[in-house]
Amino acid sequence: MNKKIYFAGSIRGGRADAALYQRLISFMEETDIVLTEHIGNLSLSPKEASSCVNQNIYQKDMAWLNACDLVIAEASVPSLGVGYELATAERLNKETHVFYRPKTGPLSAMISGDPYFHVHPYDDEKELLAEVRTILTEEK
Ligand code: 6K6
Repeated sequence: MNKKIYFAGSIRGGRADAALYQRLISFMEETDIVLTEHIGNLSLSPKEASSCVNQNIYQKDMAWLNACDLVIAEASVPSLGVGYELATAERLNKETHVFYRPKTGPLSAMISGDPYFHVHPYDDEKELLAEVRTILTEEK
């Protein structure tokens, strides 16, 4: 309850899953705090995202990553930024869960081959939400 979650999902890598991110963020916010709720902003296109000041984005995101209790990433849409965030989460020793749909495509070997990450393949949204709920209710 009330864990601070850093949610990572593709922005400039492509917005095909933006609506899914939005629903997942709303679901996590029923019980906890999502620091990065802008990832689910449906009006944000990769082009619009390019007009934001990169240095400010980087600094703010790194501060949130430092402050979070755990990281949840949806990595079905490949994204350089998400990959960078995952490597940083490992360096900061944050509990990190990576979700992806094998049906959409294989996960990068740099993530699936790194035993640090908790990798969760899933088939549909119901399964995704159920697994996320289990993670959020675990006592640490
Ligand atoms: C404003 C509103 C929504 O997005 C913006 C501006 N852009 C970003 N704002 C915040 N975080 C960002 C932005 N662009 C990338 N990121 C971070 O990198 C997010 O935390 C994502 O998890 C990840 C996405 O990387 P790319 O390479 O797909 O953009």
